[in-house]
Amino acid sequence: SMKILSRHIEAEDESVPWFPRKICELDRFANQILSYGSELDADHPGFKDKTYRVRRKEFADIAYNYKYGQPVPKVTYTDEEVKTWSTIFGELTKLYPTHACREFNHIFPLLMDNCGFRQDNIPQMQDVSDFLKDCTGFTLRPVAGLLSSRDFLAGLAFRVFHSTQYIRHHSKPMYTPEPDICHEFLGHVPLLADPSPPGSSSGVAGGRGYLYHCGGGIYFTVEEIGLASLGYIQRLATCYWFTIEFGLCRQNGVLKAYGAGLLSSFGELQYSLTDEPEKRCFDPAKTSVQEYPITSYQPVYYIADSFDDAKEKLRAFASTIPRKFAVRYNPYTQSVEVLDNK
Ligand code: HBI
Ligand code: FE
Repeated sequence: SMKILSRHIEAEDESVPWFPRKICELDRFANQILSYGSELDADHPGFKDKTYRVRRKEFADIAYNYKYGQPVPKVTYTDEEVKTWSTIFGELTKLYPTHACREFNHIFPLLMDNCGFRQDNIPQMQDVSDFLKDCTGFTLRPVAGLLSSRDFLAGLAFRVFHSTQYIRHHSKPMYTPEPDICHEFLGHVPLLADPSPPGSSSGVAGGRGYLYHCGGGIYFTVEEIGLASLGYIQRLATCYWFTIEFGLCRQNGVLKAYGAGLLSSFGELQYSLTDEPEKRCFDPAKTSVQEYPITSYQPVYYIADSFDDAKEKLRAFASTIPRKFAVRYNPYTQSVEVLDNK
C-alpha cells in the first residue's frame, strides 16, 4: 500500500527533507518564518513606530495560532490602515486598464462585486479565500512573514497560498520591503482566481509529478517537494520570481504586466513597460539562473509569449530536473502521494 511504500522511501533516503503529505501538515510552517514576522529590521519603515510593532505582533499571532480548517479571523483595520490601502488602490486602479494583462482586468471587477475589493475597504482574507475556492480551488491561509522557497512552493502544491494579512507602514505607502496585504490581494489574488485553461485541471501530468496552477495560467510542478537539492529549489524559485512576481507578457503585440510584484507597485508597474529596463524572452534554462535585486526595480524582465507558452516551457524544464521519486497530488484526500520511481 501507499503507506508502506512511503515508509520504505523514508527509510531508504534520508537526504530528502521532511515535506507535507497532508494539507493539515502545512500548520507546521507557521513557526518557520525566515524574516519579519513581528520583529522588524532596523531599516524597515515601521521600525521606530511602537504602535505599528504592537499591531504587527497581533497579525503574527493570528498566523502562528491558525490551524488548517479554521476560518481566518476577521480583522478590523484601523482608519490609518484603510487610508494606506486607499492610496495604493487608487493609484494602481488608474494603471490597470493600460498596464495589466487581459486576464487580470477580466477578474478585477468580480473581486469588487464578490469580496469587498473597494478603495475604502480592505477585504477580509476569509471572504477572498472563499471566492478563490469557488474559482480555482485555491485557498488562503495567514502567514506571519516570509517562508522559505521550499515551504512556500510546497503550500502551492496543495493549492494553498500563504498570505500576509498586515499592511505596510503608512509613512511609505508606495514602498514595502516585504509582502503585505496590498501585494497579496492586488498583486496575486486576481490571477489566482483565473480558472485553469481547459484540460489542465486533472492534477497529474504524464507521470511527471503534479502541476499546479499558480496564477495567469502558469504552472509549477511539485517536483521540488521531493527535491533534496537546494540548487533546484533555487532555480524554480527564480522562475517564480520572473513569472509570478515580475512577469511581462505580450498581448496583441503590446507588453502587459502579469507579475504580482508589478501589479502591486505603482512605480515599478509604469517603469517595467518603458524602454529603460532590458527585456528578454522567458526561457527557463536561462531565466532560472538569472540574478536579481530584491529591493530595487528589476533591471531585466522576461516576456512570455503567452501563458500557455510559459507553462509549456516550465513543464519541459521541470522534466529535466533529476528527482529521487515521483509525487502525485490526490485532490480527493488533499494529500501528496509518493510513488515508486523504479
Ligand atoms: N513567503 N510569506 C511568503 N510570501 C511569499 O510570497 C513568498 C514567500 N517565500 C518565498 C517566495 N514567496 C517566492 O519568492 C519564491 O521563493 C517561491
Ligand atoms: Fe508575491
